[in-house]
Amino acid sequence: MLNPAVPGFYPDPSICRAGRTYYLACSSFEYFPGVPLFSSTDAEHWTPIGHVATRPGQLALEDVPATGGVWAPSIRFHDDHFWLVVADAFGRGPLLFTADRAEGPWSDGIELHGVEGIDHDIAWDADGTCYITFSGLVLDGEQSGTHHGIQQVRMDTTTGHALEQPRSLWSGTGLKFPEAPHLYDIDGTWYLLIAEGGTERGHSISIARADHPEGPFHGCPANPIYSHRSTDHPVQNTGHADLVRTDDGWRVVFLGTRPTGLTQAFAVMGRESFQSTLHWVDGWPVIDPITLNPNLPGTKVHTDFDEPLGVEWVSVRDAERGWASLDARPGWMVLQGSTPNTPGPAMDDSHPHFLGRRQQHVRSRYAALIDAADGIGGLSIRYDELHHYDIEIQPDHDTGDYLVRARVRLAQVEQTWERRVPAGPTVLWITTTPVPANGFDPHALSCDTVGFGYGQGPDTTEIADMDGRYLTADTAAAFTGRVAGIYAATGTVAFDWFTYEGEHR
Ligand code: 6LW
Repeated sequence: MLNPAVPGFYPDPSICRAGRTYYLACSSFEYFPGVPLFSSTDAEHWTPIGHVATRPGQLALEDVPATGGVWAPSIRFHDDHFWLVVADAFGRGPLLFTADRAEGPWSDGIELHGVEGIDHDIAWDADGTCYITFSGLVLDGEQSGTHHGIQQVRMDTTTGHALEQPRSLWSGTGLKFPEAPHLYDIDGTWYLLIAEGGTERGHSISIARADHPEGPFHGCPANPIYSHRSTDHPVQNTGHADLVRTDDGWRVVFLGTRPTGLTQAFAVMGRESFQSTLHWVDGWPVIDPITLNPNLPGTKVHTDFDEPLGVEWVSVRDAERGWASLDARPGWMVLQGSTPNTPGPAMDDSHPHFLGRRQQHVRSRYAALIDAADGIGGLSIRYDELHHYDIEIQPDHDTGDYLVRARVRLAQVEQTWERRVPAGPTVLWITTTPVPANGFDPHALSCDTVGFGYGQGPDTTEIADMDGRYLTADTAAAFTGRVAGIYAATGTVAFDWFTYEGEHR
């Protein structure tokens, strides 16, 4: 099977089938639009089809902390409708969305009450009783951080109110953070699939079965049934799975990371989605081991801002994007600065005027032609507002030339590099280059190098490069991954084009 199924930070995959088409939904955290969706006719090759949350009000991302927001959707096709439950963590809380077509439009989302926690699953028994099964992690209040294990309620999906107090179900083998439950009726036996061990290196998939959706559940003797913990497999952190039946068998999707580096290793793209087949032995699923496809083709995507932005473009906590215009200067993306009175690190802002796309390849290059005659703006590669590397340009009205500034922001630490360049529209670029695996060469301890520069062709000039390990899931400790794109800090900044190039090696 093709792996990764979906490269770049698209974690917590959930899969369903409607007729001959399969659908995949993933987490998107503080980024808008929310809940990315993919479709496939073979449950292997996935095409982005849009998002569940495309309008203001469906989510409340405005004030969520970094890595809050959209956590772990479950997508199902039931009664001729698509159903999607998801936690808008630190925002609207647990939500239920519905749609006639996965491509949308999706409903405004109703809030689910009595299911405090994360990783909500939705399932129905043959009588139509709806079950919400979830991970009882308390996110706020005095009990914040308390974990009640895997819980379940019967739910009234018209009112969004639970019909009972949460009941404990089955919480795995005792590893930490039992979560990501999915409940299935498979030929009359109920299976409860969960993740445990935490979403880092210990991440694992476990399963139990019962005669009834409310249990009692009995764990599989082979639990955890899948984990890459303590192995040297290039895909690590495997867990958080979902199953679907195909015409010729079964598919499973799960999250994983691709850390590189000599000892600890660092995953530049955060948690991605992987897939495999599975078979059954004695009534228990056995997930077939995955391999990474070594020779996947690379990509080059050129955006010339003549048309509306593609589905890959995201903003941070902002569904309105009143500061971005394709009309103000036809053929250009014009961004208004976010900090008009205080020139400074715009990407430190929790609401940067930033439009970006996920890094999906280990080797990547971002470039844009930028007219900064009336402001300060540039390119940024970001994990969150505390971890980002930027390159920006501004006119120097005293000297008549321009200043290019690269900046690295890592928590409380900041470093900048500056160069003078001739006035006028300028190409800025950022590259990510994997570190060659060279035994105990100290550089091989890291994952990649992030370079910053300006100019094109023979005139291209690198002004700084930076160890990439600080901009990874493992260091930034975020649930997300790298997102790179354009931003404006002050004034008005115009972008004629933006190019993303990526190679898987
Ligand atoms: C997700 C949960 C998790 O809801 O991370 O660590 C959360 N585990 O399963 C966000 O992806």
